[in-house]
Amino acid sequence: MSKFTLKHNIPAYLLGFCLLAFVGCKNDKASKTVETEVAKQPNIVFIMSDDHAYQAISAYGHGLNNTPNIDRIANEGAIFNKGFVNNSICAPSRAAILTGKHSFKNGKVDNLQPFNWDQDNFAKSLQKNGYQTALVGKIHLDGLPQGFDYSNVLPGQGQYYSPDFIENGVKKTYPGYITHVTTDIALDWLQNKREKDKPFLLMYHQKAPHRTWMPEEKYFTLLDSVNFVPPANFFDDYEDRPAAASQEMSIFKDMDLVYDLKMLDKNGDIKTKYRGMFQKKYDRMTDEQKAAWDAYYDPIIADFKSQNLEGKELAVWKFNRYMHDYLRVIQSVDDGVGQVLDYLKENGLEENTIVVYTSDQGFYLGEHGWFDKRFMYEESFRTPILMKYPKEIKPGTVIDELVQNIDFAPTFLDYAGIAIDESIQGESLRGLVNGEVTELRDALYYTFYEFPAEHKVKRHYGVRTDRYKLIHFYYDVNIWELYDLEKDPQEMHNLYDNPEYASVQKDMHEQLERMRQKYGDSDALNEENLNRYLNKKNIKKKH
Ligand code: SGN
Ligand code: CA
Repeated sequence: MSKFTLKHNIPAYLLGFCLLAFVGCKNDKASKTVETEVAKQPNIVFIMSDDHAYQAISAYGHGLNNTPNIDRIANEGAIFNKGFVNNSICAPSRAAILTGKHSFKNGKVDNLQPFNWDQDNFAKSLQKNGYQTALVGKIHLDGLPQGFDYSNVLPGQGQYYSPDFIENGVKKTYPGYITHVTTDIALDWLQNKREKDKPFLLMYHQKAPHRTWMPEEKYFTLLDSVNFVPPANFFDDYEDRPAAASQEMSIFKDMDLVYDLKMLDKNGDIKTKYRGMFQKKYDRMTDEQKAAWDAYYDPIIADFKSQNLEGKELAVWKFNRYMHDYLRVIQSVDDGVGQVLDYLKENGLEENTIVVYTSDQGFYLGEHGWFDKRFMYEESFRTPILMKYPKEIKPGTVIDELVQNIDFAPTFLDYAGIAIDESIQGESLRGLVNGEVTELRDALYYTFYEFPAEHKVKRHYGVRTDRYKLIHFYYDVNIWELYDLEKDPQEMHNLYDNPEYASVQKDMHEQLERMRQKYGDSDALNEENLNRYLNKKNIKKKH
């Protein structure tokens, strides 16, 4: 594991201020130059985890867990209640964040297509304008990252124990637990590797809480005594929603007892499809780690076997087993956020640093009976966004406007005083969070392409306004869905073709067309992306 020591370090801009104080009375003009030059470019710490549901951040008030460090960002800055993604899957969301463009513009429409690093991204722009830039942890975009002075990233999804990393293109295996390794690498860059006289961008990306939710020993028993009650629509029957019915991401039906829920019994009675795959993950642990793991999980396995659960009881047991591990891996993420915030504070970097916490998308914690993401329904379309910047954002700011992950790139460029290229499709959030702007947009556009694939969520696109949502599922189906989010926040009643909503439906179709024109999407592009995907997967086209 990499080591870092917290030495007392005086950042460049503080030196600037000392100098300013010293020369201030002699040469006013010169000193002003020093101050503005130093102050105009804030540092940026962009923290992103993978699959972190907003329901599992205590600042959002769902009462599932306690994330005091992530909450610090909201308390000291802003929380976004309507933050959304462009495409609820890992690599496409990351590509949209880097480029500020929708998937059909940046080309990374699904996890399968290659990402073209040669195109512009906001890190490249910051780097060209004097920033030191680093990318640490999960990125899930193949190829050597461009725009970064330093990169140390996971190959693909990464592994919870003894993780591999690719440091500036060179693969290494680190001992220990991934969340801490990622934090240590980030802190090491902040403390020892960057040029401290320059503003910096640190993209600090955790793998957790991505499947298969393997906690560290410290948190094995966290929330053990809590019996989680599944959401009200846990036993959803998907009436009127055939696209929702056809997925394979049900906690009850699709969660693997061993792979997902850790029932790796030593005598091998519990035979599941993915047992072997979990065994490989387990085998990455040291003997000491395995002993601690077994000491916690073996009694749960024995108890589970003795109960012979079935039907709804088994579903609720699975839900609880899932929630316990999912929330535990988040606790380690929260610890890392605390370490990074403390580093900024202890090193005088707090005032001039923008800190963002977000996830590559939302996640289902039992809503509709599900885990995973992909759908344009709220829990996976939405994503947590918390942001602080003491110079411009008042503590306790709450933002209820519709914002999207394509907004990060223009926001950071705006703060850094760099021109925002016309091709960028997001909007800067700067005015919204400092109170100068009250309305940003009236609708959001969404696309999802990864089908046929794992979890079987159909290809779809759609539009969401503050109140309504229109979705079109296509390719091997042709299904329209319309929701009134005010009356039906759980999206249980498809109102499409309901006469009472005829005018809403007409307006939403018009809104959808406006969005597609504004951003440059079309059925023809969907067709192109579909053909590329089917070719790559070697699947014959259905007619
Ligand atoms: C893996 C997971 C899926 C998950 C995708 C995409 N299976 O394939 O459950 O939906 O990643 O996730 S696993 O068996 O490998 O865990 S993403 O966040 O990378 O898009
Ligand atoms: Ca993800």
